[in-house]
Amino acid sequence: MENVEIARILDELGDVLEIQGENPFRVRAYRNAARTIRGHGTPFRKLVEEGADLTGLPGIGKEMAAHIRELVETGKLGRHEEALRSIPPELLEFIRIPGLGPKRAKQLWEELGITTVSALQEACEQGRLSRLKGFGEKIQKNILEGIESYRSQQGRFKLSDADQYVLPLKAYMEKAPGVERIEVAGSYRRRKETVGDIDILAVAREAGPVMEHFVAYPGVAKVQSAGDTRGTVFLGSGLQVDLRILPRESFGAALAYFTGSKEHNIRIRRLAIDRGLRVSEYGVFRVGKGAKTAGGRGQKGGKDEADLGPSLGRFVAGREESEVYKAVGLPWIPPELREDRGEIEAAQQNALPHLIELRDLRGDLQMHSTWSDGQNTIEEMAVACKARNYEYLAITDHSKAVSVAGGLDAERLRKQWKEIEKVAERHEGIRILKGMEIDILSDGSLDLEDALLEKLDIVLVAVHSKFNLPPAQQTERILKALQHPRVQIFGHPTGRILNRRGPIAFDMDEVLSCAAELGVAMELNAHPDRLDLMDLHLMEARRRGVKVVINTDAHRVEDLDLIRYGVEQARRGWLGREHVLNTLPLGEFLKALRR
Ligand code: DGT
Ligand code: CA
Ligand code: CA
Ligand code: ZN
Repeated sequence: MENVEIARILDELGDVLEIQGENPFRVRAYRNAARTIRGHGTPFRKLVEEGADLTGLPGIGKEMAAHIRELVETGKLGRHEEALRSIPPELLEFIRIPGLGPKRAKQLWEELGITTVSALQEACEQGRLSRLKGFGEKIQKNILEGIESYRSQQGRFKLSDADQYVLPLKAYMEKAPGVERIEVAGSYRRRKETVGDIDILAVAREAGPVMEHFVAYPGVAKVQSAGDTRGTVFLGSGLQVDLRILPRESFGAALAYFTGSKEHNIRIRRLAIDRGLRVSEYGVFRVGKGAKTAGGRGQKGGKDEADLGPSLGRFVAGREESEVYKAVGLPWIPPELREDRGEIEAAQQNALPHLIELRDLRGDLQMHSTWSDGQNTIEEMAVACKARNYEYLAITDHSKAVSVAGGLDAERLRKQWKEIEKVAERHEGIRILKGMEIDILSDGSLDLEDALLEKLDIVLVAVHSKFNLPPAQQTERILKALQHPRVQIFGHPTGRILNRRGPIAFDMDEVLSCAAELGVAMELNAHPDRLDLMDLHLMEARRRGVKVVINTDAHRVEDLDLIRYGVEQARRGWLGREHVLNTLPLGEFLKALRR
């Protein structure tokens, strides 16, 4: 069992306990343990096999350690199964609907007997929820909208979770008999923030043994189909995985085809037609001179070959992806751009952006320490940043309004600065900037007095409350905060939590234009639960000349590695190094920040 699966089960157990109204500390214990496990570098399976003591890890006590052992050894958890039996199964989905929390889910179930999403929708439409305490008309409307956004996201997996399933599966598939190459295509390769399913391509002369190896993967819960060259399975979490097995000469064409997106593919196919070519997953063919065919060569015949159509034409390209693009007159296009958002035109004009890379970053400007809700000390965070070759970091603990996260008041903030200075004396070669993640209060004022704002190196502001203000009022609130002359960075601007909470509604265009004018940087929060700004926002920020910073919002050392999700999202937003402030060396970076 992989870490991500262990974490999912503990999280789900936490969800059930929360719906049952369990003590919030116990619920948090499950969440914290899940967080530790999800982000841990070593498979817990291994740690358990080695008999390692798990209780030293953050959030893992005796009970959690026993749960983990049970999961690794038996593949399930008695406590989890028992919990699932205690509530109607669809109730777990309720808490994923924006606007509904565990308390409301419980109320709906106990007081109105509503246990399915469709029953909930019907009840909202008929206004039946108004009988319940705390469910006004506005809330019913929010829930209806929430159901819609939930349905559109349903069954999609966060990219970081997909990574945890895909990496071991890919390593496993690479050991399949006779396999020459394994590549993961689809939205996963385009590094989309969530993926619907996983599309794996394999090159092998003989498909049979590869397919047998695939369906025998220990993580497979259900085999949907396993044909000659294509198969579909479901993993325990419900994640669907499609496999296609191809001959070597079709690999590039198949990689392009199955990487998509569909919209991008359609444009490529049209370009091909204009040139008298035909593109398919088997290759690029010159139409009308039907001689040699490529697809299915070396494979047993069967239904895949029928897809090739009767007159294929002459095989022009297909081994490498770049050949396919070349055949239609284009340079190779990075997968993150393949959404038909202007990349074809840019490629035609030889004006594809030079995209940012992980190694371009020189600092991380949002992270928490034990002074608020982080798990590591300032010193540990600084040392870890140095180990990642950064030149600078900002410690940005919460301000006092976020009391649940241990926000700092003025007195503790001053003490924290002393601590930063002491740590700085012990560590050369890395600059620890004094920052704070300051709450934007509901009227747009900041949760820290001006005298202290003056002394901070990094003033990052963010919304953590009143997510449901009417959009005009929310916009006003944000604009007022950004206009404060000390504000430098607007953190996780929409506040969304993937698969949990939708973005807050405000006028993003107006905020971006204000940020451009004032020189306030917009944060791309790299945490895979947030990835906010989103790709389209980033494109718009780029167009308007808004500065961007990419931060992890790390709450412990391991989270610093999540930065790569930020870089991937930035690439989807067409950003180059020049658009991202924290690619600059320290001196230039400080000058480029709003002063
Ligand atoms: P997902 O799985 O919903 O996150 O998104 P994708 O993009 O991975 O979509 P998926 O798994 O349905 O198909 C993988 C790729 O295969 C897709 O990006 C493009 C290609 N593809 C699938 N169906 C079609 C189609 O009907 N037409 C074209 N042109 N391409 C398709
Ligand atoms: Ca897919
Ligand atoms: Ca698929
Ligand atoms: Zn925050």
